[in-house]
Amino acid sequence: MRVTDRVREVLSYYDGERPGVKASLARLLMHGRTAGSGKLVILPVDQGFEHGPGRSFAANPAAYDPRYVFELAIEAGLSALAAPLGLLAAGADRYPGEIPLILKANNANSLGSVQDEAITGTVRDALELGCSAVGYTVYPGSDRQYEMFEEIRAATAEAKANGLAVIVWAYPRGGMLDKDGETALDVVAYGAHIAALLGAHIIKVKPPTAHIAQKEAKAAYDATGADLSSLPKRIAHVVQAAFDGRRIVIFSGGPARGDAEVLDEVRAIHAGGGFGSIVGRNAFQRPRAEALALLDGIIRIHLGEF
Ligand code: FBP
Repeated sequence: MRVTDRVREVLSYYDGERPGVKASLARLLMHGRTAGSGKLVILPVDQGFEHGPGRSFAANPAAYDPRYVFELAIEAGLSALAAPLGLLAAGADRYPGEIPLILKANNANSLGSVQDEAITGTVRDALELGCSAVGYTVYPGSDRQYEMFEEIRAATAEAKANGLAVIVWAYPRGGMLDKDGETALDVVAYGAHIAALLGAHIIKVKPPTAHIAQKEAKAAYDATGADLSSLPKRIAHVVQAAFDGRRIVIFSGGPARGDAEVLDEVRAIHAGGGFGSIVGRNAFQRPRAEALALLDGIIRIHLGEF
């Protein structure tokens, strides 16, 4: 398929970047049902690492099998599948070229007490698996944040030198942030901006609430008189915080919820100019047919179909 004008425009945001990296971004933007639209809908399956297997897969035991999530992403017509090394390695040779792959190359688990991640995959691993991108989580605010920034800086330099796109999962947490602060508008925007400054091509954040956690940020927002009361406006602000919309910002799905709630949120993401969705639990924790129906709805919304 020929690269569309819209995808060319999005790729132009990365002018100065290596051709190999741009080709990898193009591969993601030109695959699946959102191909050519400038939107991405990605299936992330790292929750087994982050939350544990029972919390992740007991609701739909078929998803314990890595082949299931490959097939779900392929059948739904998604842009990519993102997962840690072992999961990708368990399916990559069975479905070569059928779905772009993103190696989620650092991971945390729920058993430790420190907000930190270990590097669990290398650029070499990503290349051997045929990945288009590598992904890293950062926890802005955590007591380990500066080491994480340095690790990601080193890993992304190597990824870019090898033609891979870089996705940063920007999840503020730890340090002075309470639970409400993690998804506060100013904090989510701050996380997205830090990810852009770290050199991410694609930035993944949670949808922001109307809460403002830092009083200095609240004063700055109040001074502008900007109305940030609706989710589309808050989404637009987060996109603006990532180089004024010149970085692809996608929004995560969160814990499993009803279809209507998920789709309403996706409508707000679309209305606010978000570049897409990265939806894990709401996809693989549903029975296959229900997951495919929900993903179809998410894709159609991002395509502006309803
Ligand atoms: P979900 O759609 O399941 O929320 O997946 C998005 C994601 O970023 C995963 O990649 C990750 O495992 C998970 O959320 C982390 O969630 P949290 O940090 O809130 O526990």
